[in-house]
Amino acid sequence: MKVLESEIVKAYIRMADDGWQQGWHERNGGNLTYRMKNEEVEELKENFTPGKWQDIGTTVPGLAGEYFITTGSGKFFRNVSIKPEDSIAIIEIDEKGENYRICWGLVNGGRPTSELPSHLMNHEVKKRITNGKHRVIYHAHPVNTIALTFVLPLNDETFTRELWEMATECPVVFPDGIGVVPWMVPGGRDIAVETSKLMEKYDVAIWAHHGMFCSGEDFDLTFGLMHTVEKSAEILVKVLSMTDKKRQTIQPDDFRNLARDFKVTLPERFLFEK
Ligand code: 2HA
Ligand code: ZN
Repeated sequence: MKVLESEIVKAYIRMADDGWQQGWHERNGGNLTYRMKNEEVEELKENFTPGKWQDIGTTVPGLAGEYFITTGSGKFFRNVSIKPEDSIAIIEIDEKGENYRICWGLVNGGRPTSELPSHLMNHEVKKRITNGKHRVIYHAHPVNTIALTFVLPLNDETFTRELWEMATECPVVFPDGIGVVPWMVPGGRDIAVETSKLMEKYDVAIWAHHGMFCSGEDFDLTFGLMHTVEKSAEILVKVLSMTDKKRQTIQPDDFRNLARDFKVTLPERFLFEK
Protein backbone atom coordinates (compact mmCIF):
# COMPACT_ATOMS: atom_id res chain seq x y z
CA MET A 1 0.00 0.00 0.00
CA LYS A 2 1.13 3.56 -0.78
CA VAL A 3 1.97 5.56 2.35
CA LEU A 4 -0.46 8.37 1.55
CA GLU A 5 -3.29 5.89 1.04
CA SER A 6 -3.04 4.36 4.51
CA GLU A 7 -5.76 5.23 7.00
CA ILE A 8 -3.30 6.06 9.77
CA VAL A 9 -1.30 8.50 7.64
CA LYS A 10 -4.53 10.14 6.43
CA ALA A 11 -5.68 10.50 10.05
CA TYR A 12 -2.29 11.97 11.02
CA ILE A 13 -2.52 14.54 8.22
CA ARG A 14 -6.07 15.45 9.22
CA MET A 15 -4.99 16.10 12.81
CA ALA A 16 -2.11 18.32 11.67
CA ASP A 17 -4.52 20.28 9.49
CA ASP A 18 -7.05 20.59 12.34
CA GLY A 19 -4.30 22.10 14.51
CA TRP A 20 -3.35 24.55 11.75
CA GLN A 21 -7.00 25.60 11.39
CA GLN A 22 -7.22 26.25 15.14
CA GLY A 23 -4.41 28.81 14.81
CA TRP A 24 -2.02 26.81 16.98
CA HIS A 25 0.77 26.51 14.39
CA GLU A 26 2.14 29.82 13.16
CA ARG A 27 5.02 29.37 10.72
CA ASN A 28 6.86 26.16 11.76
CA GLY A 29 5.43 26.10 15.28
CA GLY A 30 4.44 22.81 16.88
CA ASN A 31 5.10 19.16 16.13
CA LEU A 32 3.22 15.84 16.11
CA THR A 33 4.47 12.29 16.53
CA TYR A 34 2.65 8.96 16.37
CA ARG A 35 4.07 5.58 17.48
CA MET A 36 3.01 3.14 14.76
CA LYS A 37 1.45 -0.27 15.33
CA ASN A 38 3.27 -3.30 13.88
CA GLU A 39 0.53 -3.95 11.34
CA GLU A 40 0.70 -0.32 10.17
CA VAL A 41 4.46 -0.63 9.67
CA GLU A 42 4.11 -3.96 7.84
CA GLU A 43 1.57 -2.61 5.37
CA LEU A 44 3.82 0.32 4.43
CA LYS A 45 7.30 -1.23 4.66
CA GLU A 46 7.59 -1.87 0.91
CA ASN A 47 7.86 1.93 0.46
CA PHE A 48 10.69 2.42 2.96
CA THR A 49 14.14 3.52 1.80
CA PRO A 50 16.08 3.86 5.09
CA GLY A 51 18.63 6.67 5.28
CA LYS A 52 21.67 7.02 7.55
CA TRP A 53 21.40 6.47 11.32
CA GLN A 54 21.54 9.77 13.19
CA ASP A 55 21.85 10.70 16.85
CA ILE A 56 18.51 11.34 18.62
CA GLY A 57 20.12 13.64 21.20
CA THR A 58 18.94 11.49 24.08
CA THR A 59 18.51 7.79 24.83
CA VAL A 60 15.16 5.99 24.69
CA PRO A 61 15.85 2.25 25.09
CA GLY A 62 12.13 1.69 25.77
CA LEU A 63 11.44 2.64 22.15
CA ALA A 64 14.03 0.35 20.48
CA GLY A 65 12.81 -0.82 17.08
CA GLU A 66 9.72 1.40 17.08
CA TYR A 67 8.55 3.42 14.06
CA PHE A 68 7.07 6.92 14.30
CA ILE A 69 5.30 9.32 11.99
CA THR A 70 6.71 12.80 12.69
CA THR A 71 6.55 16.33 11.40
CA GLY A 72 9.79 17.72 9.97
CA SER A 73 11.97 20.33 11.63
CA GLY A 74 11.28 23.75 10.12
CA LYS A 75 8.23 22.43 8.24
CA PHE A 76 4.90 24.27 8.43
CA PHE A 77 1.71 22.56 9.68
CA ARG A 78 -0.06 24.67 7.07
CA ASN A 79 1.61 22.58 4.38
CA VAL A 80 1.16 19.09 5.83
CA SER A 81 -2.08 18.34 3.98
CA ILE A 82 -0.88 19.99 0.76
CA LYS A 83 2.60 18.43 0.50
CA PRO A 84 2.83 15.66 3.08
CA GLU A 85 5.87 13.94 1.48
CA ASP A 86 7.84 17.16 1.99
CA SER A 87 6.51 17.97 5.48
CA ILE A 88 6.43 14.69 7.40
CA ALA A 89 8.47 11.50 7.76
CA ILE A 90 8.34 7.95 9.01
CA ILE A 91 11.39 7.21 11.18
CA GLU A 92 12.75 4.04 12.78
CA ILE A 93 14.53 3.89 16.16
CA ASP A 94 17.61 1.62 16.43
CA GLU A 95 18.03 -1.34 18.78
CA LYS A 96 19.64 0.78 21.52
CA GLY A 97 17.25 3.72 21.36
CA GLU A 98 20.14 6.07 20.52
CA ASN A 99 19.69 6.75 16.81
CA TYR A 100 16.91 7.21 14.28
CA ARG A 101 16.78 6.93 10.50
CA ILE A 102 14.32 8.35 8.00
CA CYS A 103 12.47 5.57 6.14
CA TRP A 104 9.98 7.64 4.16
CA GLY A 105 9.11 11.31 3.57
CA LEU A 106 10.98 14.62 3.90
CA VAL A 107 11.65 14.16 0.18
CA ASN A 108 13.35 17.53 -0.12
CA GLY A 109 15.69 16.86 2.78
CA GLY A 110 15.52 17.84 6.40
CA ARG A 111 15.24 16.26 9.80
CA PRO A 112 12.44 15.14 12.12
CA THR A 113 11.01 17.75 14.51
CA SER A 114 13.46 19.85 16.53
CA GLU A 115 11.58 18.62 19.61
CA LEU A 116 12.37 14.94 18.86
CA PRO A 117 14.06 14.43 22.27
CA SER A 118 10.94 15.66 24.14
CA HIS A 119 8.59 13.68 21.94
CA LEU A 120 10.53 10.43 22.27
CA MET A 121 11.15 10.75 26.01
CA ASN A 122 7.43 11.43 26.51
CA HIS A 123 6.54 8.43 24.32
CA GLU A 124 8.92 6.23 26.31
CA VAL A 125 7.26 7.19 29.62
CA LYS A 126 3.72 6.87 28.26
CA LYS A 127 4.36 3.55 26.52
CA ARG A 128 5.59 2.15 29.84
CA ILE A 129 2.91 3.50 32.17
CA THR A 130 -0.08 2.92 29.85
CA ASN A 131 1.07 -0.56 28.74
CA GLY A 132 1.51 0.72 25.21
CA LYS A 133 -1.92 2.36 24.93
CA HIS A 134 -0.72 5.94 24.38
CA ARG A 135 0.63 6.47 20.87
CA VAL A 136 0.33 10.22 20.21
CA ILE A 137 2.41 13.15 21.47
CA TYR A 138 1.32 16.59 20.29
CA HIS A 139 3.00 19.96 20.80
CA ALA A 140 1.29 23.23 19.80
CA HIS A 141 1.36 26.96 20.54
CA PRO A 142 -2.23 27.74 21.64
CA VAL A 143 -2.62 31.43 22.43
CA ASN A 144 -4.71 31.45 25.61
CA THR A 145 -2.73 28.77 27.40
CA ILE A 146 0.48 30.65 26.65
CA ALA A 147 -1.07 33.95 27.81
CA LEU A 148 -1.91 32.42 31.19
CA THR A 149 1.77 31.57 31.79
CA PHE A 150 2.40 35.32 32.17
CA VAL A 151 -0.17 35.85 34.92
CA LEU A 152 -0.72 32.63 36.89
CA PRO A 153 1.93 31.27 39.26
CA LEU A 154 3.83 28.56 37.39
CA ASN A 155 2.80 25.52 39.40
CA ASP A 156 0.74 22.41 38.64
CA GLU A 157 -1.82 23.04 41.40
CA THR A 158 -2.80 26.53 40.24
CA PHE A 159 -3.04 25.68 36.53
CA THR A 160 -5.00 22.49 37.17
CA ARG A 161 -7.46 24.05 39.58
CA GLU A 162 -8.03 27.24 37.57
CA LEU A 163 -8.58 25.31 34.33
CA TRP A 164 -10.83 22.74 36.01
CA GLU A 165 -13.01 25.59 37.30
CA MET A 166 -13.57 27.07 33.84
CA ALA A 167 -15.61 24.19 32.39
CA THR A 168 -17.38 21.32 34.12
CA GLU A 169 -16.05 18.79 31.61
CA CYS A 170 -12.41 19.63 32.39
CA PRO A 171 -11.89 17.51 35.53
CA VAL A 172 -13.48 14.60 33.65
CA VAL A 173 -11.28 15.10 30.57
CA PHE A 174 -8.01 15.60 32.48
CA PRO A 175 -8.62 14.22 35.99
CA ASP A 176 -4.90 13.71 36.70
CA GLY A 177 -4.26 17.45 36.25
CA ILE A 178 -1.72 19.50 34.34
CA GLY A 179 2.03 19.93 34.80
CA VAL A 180 3.95 23.14 34.24
CA VAL A 181 7.55 23.47 33.03
CA PRO A 182 9.18 26.85 33.81
CA TRP A 183 10.76 28.68 30.87
CA MET A 184 13.61 26.61 29.43
CA VAL A 185 15.53 26.51 26.16
CA PRO A 186 13.46 24.32 23.80
CA GLY A 187 14.72 21.57 21.53
CA GLY A 188 17.21 19.86 23.81
CA ARG A 189 17.53 17.06 26.31
CA ASP A 190 17.07 19.17 29.49
CA ILE A 191 13.55 20.33 28.65
CA ALA A 192 12.79 16.80 27.44
CA VAL A 193 13.80 15.38 30.84
CA GLU A 194 11.64 17.89 32.74
CA THR A 195 8.64 17.30 30.46
CA SER A 196 8.89 13.53 30.59
CA LYS A 197 9.01 13.67 34.41
CA LEU A 198 5.63 15.45 34.32
CA MET A 199 4.31 12.87 31.84
CA GLU A 200 4.76 10.25 34.59
CA LYS A 201 1.82 11.97 36.34
CA TYR A 202 -0.11 13.92 33.72
CA ASP A 203 -1.25 13.78 30.07
CA VAL A 204 -0.74 17.55 29.71
CA ALA A 205 2.39 19.65 30.22
CA ILE A 206 2.50 23.40 29.67
CA TRP A 207 5.77 25.05 28.69
CA ALA A 208 5.82 28.57 30.13
CA HIS A 209 5.80 31.33 27.49
CA HIS A 210 5.91 28.69 24.75
CA GLY A 211 3.08 26.15 24.42
CA MET A 212 1.63 22.81 25.44
CA PHE A 213 2.35 19.07 25.13
CA CYS A 214 -0.45 16.49 25.21
CA SER A 215 -0.30 12.70 25.21
CA GLY A 216 -3.08 10.31 24.27
CA GLU A 217 -4.17 6.98 22.85
CA ASP A 218 -5.24 8.23 19.44
CA PHE A 219 -5.60 11.39 17.36
CA ASP A 220 -9.16 12.15 18.49
CA LEU A 221 -8.36 11.93 22.19
CA THR A 222 -5.09 13.83 21.98
CA PHE A 223 -6.45 16.62 19.79
CA GLY A 224 -9.57 16.75 21.97
CA LEU A 225 -7.41 17.08 25.08
CA MET A 226 -5.43 20.02 23.67
CA HIS A 227 -8.68 21.59 22.46
CA THR A 228 -10.38 21.23 25.86
CA VAL A 229 -7.45 22.69 27.82
CA GLU A 230 -7.08 25.59 25.40
CA LYS A 231 -10.82 26.34 25.43
CA SER A 232 -10.79 26.39 29.21
CA ALA A 233 -7.77 28.72 29.08
CA GLU A 234 -9.72 31.00 26.73
CA ILE A 235 -12.59 31.22 29.21
CA LEU A 236 -10.14 32.04 31.99
CA VAL A 237 -8.49 34.75 29.89
CA LYS A 238 -11.93 36.29 29.31
CA VAL A 239 -12.85 36.10 32.99
CA LEU A 240 -9.52 37.64 34.05
CA SER A 241 -10.00 40.34 31.42
CA MET A 242 -13.28 41.35 33.09
CA THR A 243 -12.36 40.98 36.75
CA ASP A 244 -9.72 39.63 39.08
CA LYS A 245 -12.41 38.23 41.34
CA LYS A 246 -14.92 35.56 40.32
CA ARG A 247 -18.37 36.16 41.76
CA GLN A 248 -19.09 32.41 41.82
CA THR A 249 -17.30 29.28 40.66
CA ILE A 250 -17.17 25.47 41.04
CA GLN A 251 -16.18 24.68 44.64
CA PRO A 252 -14.06 21.80 46.06
CA ASP A 253 -17.15 19.87 47.21
CA ASP A 254 -18.72 20.32 43.78
CA PHE A 255 -15.65 18.66 42.26
CA ARG A 256 -15.91 15.80 44.79
CA ASN A 257 -19.56 15.25 43.82
CA LEU A 258 -18.66 15.35 40.14
CA ALA A 259 -15.85 12.84 40.71
CA ARG A 260 -18.24 10.44 42.44
CA ASP A 261 -20.91 10.56 39.73
CA PHE A 262 -18.50 10.50 36.80
CA LYS A 263 -16.31 7.82 38.41
CA VAL A 264 -13.03 9.72 38.15
CA THR A 265 -10.43 10.22 40.86
CA LEU A 266 -9.51 13.85 41.45
CA PRO A 267 -6.37 14.21 43.58
CA GLU A 268 -7.17 16.12 46.80
CA ARG A 269 -4.07 18.31 46.35
CA PHE A 270 -5.97 20.20 43.63
CA LEU A 271 -9.05 20.69 45.84
CA PHE A 272 -7.52 23.14 48.33
CA GLU A 273 -9.52 25.90 50.00
CA LYS A 274 -8.70 29.32 48.55
O1 2HA B 1 9.19 25.08 15.82
O2 2HA B 1 7.37 24.37 18.21
O3 2HA B 1 9.21 24.09 20.05
C1 2HA B 1 8.77 23.94 16.41
C2 2HA B 1 8.49 24.20 17.83
C3 2HA B 1 9.62 24.24 18.75
ZN1 ZN C 1 7.13 24.91 20.23
